[in-house]
Amino acid sequence: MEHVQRAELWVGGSYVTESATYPFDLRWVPATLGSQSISVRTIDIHGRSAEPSAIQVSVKWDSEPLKTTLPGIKISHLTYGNGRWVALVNGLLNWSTNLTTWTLGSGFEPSAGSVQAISFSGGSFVTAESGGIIRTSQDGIRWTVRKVGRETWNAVGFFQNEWIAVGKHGAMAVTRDLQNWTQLPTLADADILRVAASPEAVIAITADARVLVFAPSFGANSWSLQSLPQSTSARLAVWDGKKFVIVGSDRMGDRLYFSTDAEKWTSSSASATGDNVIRAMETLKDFLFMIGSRVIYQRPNQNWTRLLNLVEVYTEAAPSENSLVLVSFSEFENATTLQTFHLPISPYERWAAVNLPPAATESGDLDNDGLTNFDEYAFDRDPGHFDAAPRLEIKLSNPSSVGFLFPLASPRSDARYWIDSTVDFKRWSPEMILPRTTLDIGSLAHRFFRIRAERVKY
Ligand SMILES: [Ca+2]
Ligand SMILES: [Ca+2]
Repeated sequence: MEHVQRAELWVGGSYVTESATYPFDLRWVPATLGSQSISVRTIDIHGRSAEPSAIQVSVKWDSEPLKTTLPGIKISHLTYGNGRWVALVNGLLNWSTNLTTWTLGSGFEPSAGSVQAISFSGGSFVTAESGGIIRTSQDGIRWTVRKVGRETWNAVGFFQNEWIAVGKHGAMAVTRDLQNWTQLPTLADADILRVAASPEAVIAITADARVLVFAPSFGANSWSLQSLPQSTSARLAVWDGKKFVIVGSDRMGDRLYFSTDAEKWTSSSASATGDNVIRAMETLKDFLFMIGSRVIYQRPNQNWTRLLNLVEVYTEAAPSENSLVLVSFSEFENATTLQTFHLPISPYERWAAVNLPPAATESGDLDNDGLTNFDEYAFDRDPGHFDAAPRLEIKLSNPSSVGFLFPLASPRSDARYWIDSTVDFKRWSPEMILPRTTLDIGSLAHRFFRIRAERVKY
C-alpha cells in the first residue's frame, strides 16, 4: 500500500466520516454508551484499500463522576482559581493542579488563626480566619498575612472592585487593595456567615436569619437589614447569575430564598428540590447546584434536575472551569473523597439555555419557518426569526457521482448531518452522513437531495 489518499472511519461496521487531507483527522461523536468497535480504512491512489483490525473502545458519559480517595489527609475549604486548586490540607494551606498531589504554600504561620473560609475573588485567593487574620495570595502558593481587627472572619466576597470581609458579632470590613482595610460600623450583633454579590448589590447573611443588603442605588453608603420570614437561621448564600439564593432553616427543615433584586424575596421548602437538608450550594456558568443526599441542579429559568445520588456525606463543593468537585471527609477512615463531574449539558442544551424560552422543545418551531428549534441550532439560524432553509449546493464531478458543499463553516459536534434523496418527493431515503461529500448515483436519470440534521445525545 502506498500513498494513502484518504482514510475512512468506521464504527460498529458503519461508515462515519472520512478525510482526504494528511494527517487524516477523523472525528466521531458517539451516539450510544458502552463498548464499540472502531476501525480505520485507508485508500491509496490506485483505489486499493486496507483495513487493520478493529479496536474496542468503551464510551462513557461525559458527566459520569470521577471519584478519588486520598487516604491519610483531610481536605477542606477547597477553592479553584488561576488554574490552581487551593485548600486546607491537614490544617495547612496547600495548592494542587490535579487535586491529587498537594504542596504546602509559603507564608503560613502555624500560630495564625484557624481558617474559616478560602475564596477566589477579584483575581486573588483570600482567607477568612480567626483572630482577625486575613491572608491573601495571587498564585495560591505565596501568602501574605494581615491582621484586620480582632474578630473571627467567616467569609470574604468581592463587589465592584472592593473585597468585603464578614465575621463574628456583625464584623465587616472593606478594602480596594487587599492591604488597607476599613472596618464598618456594626449593623447586626449576630455572626455574619456568608456574603454574595450580583452586579448591582451585595448581601450578607447572619446566623439568625437576617440579610444585610448593600446597593449603591439605595443612596449613600447605607446597608439595609431584612429578616428572612419563617427561618430561624441562615447559612449559605450565592448569586447564581440571575438571582440571589439563600439557604436557611426553620423547624421543618431547610428553606430556600430567592431574589433577583435583593429586596423582594420568595421562598420554598428545600424539599422542593428532593432534599430536606442542603449541605453545600455552588454556582457554575449560571447553573445552580445543591448538594444534600443527592446533587440537584437548576438551569436558568428551569426546574430542578437530579444529577446523582450520593453515598458519602459531601459537605462542600467547588467549581472550576467546567466541572464541579464535591468534597467529603470521613473521620472513621481518615480519608478525603473527591468526586468530579463535568457540567451536565451538551452544546445544544447550552445554546438552548441562552437562545430559547424555558418551555421550548427541540422539535418545536417558535418562528414557524419550518426549521425546528434544533435545526436552527444545527444550521446556525435564529430561532426567533423566519429563516430560509439551509441550501445544499451540488457539484457534478462526473456523470456517475455527485458532490455536496456543506452549508456551514463548522458542523455542530452533537448534530449528525444526513443527505437524503427522493425521486418523487414522497419517499426520502437516507444516503450518507456528512462530512462525507461524494455520492455515487450510478445511472439514475434524476434525483433530488436534501440535508437534514439529527441530534446526537451524549
Ligand atoms: Ca424555527
Ligand atoms: Ca428561524
